[in-house]
Amino acid sequence: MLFDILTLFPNIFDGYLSESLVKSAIDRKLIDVRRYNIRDWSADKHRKVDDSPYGGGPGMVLKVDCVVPCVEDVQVNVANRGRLLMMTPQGRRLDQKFVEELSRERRILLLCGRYEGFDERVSQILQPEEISIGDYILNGGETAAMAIIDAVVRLVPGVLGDEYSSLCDSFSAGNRLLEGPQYTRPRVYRGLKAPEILVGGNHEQIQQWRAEEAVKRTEQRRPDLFQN
Ligand code: 6GU
Repeated sequence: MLFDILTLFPNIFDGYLSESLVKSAIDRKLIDVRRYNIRDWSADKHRKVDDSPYGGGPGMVLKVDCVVPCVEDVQVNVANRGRLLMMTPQGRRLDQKFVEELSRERRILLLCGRYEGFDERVSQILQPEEISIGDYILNGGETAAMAIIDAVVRLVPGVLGDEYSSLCDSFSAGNRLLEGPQYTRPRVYRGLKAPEILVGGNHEQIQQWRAEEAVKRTEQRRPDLFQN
């Protein structure tokens, strides 16, 4: 799977792409991540990428005449144009169902904005899918793009050591419950004991206990999920 990230700050991704699961997925050629600096498409001699909004108001708006050529150039480079996602708090809210859908794509383009947002004509011309990762405002789309990559790569076959582990996740493959509590050694810490049932070795009982805990926790913490 190919991810193309279009951003004004490609270096933000350095640490993320060079550690742990994502690094391993890149090294094993299960995914490829390419970064493009939108500024390289500025038509301006001062490399300007933003301007003050028509009609006044705070902040700056990303210029349509550098964002559109950038996306178009990145899309022509490869035969498959890919799925174009624009990171914006006005977008459709990301959920696991959409993540599962994305994990079946061959190519995903992540368009990241900064400042007050994109000139509306970027959307009119490119017709991207506008995606938000929640009801709060980030300084830019880069951390949202990382969240999307992070959620999607888990579902790319071969990325997780144990393929089963993503199927067991909360919210995946029809599971709409939160996960219950987990424990590991030591058995007792500061007087707090790991539940006996988990060390008893009865797998049927353990499964039953975990299912109950998942339901309890979902009901307590996420009544909105529990409804369904
Ligand atoms: Cl995708 N971008 C920004 N700037 N803020 C957000 C967001 C995206 N999703 C939630 N808040």
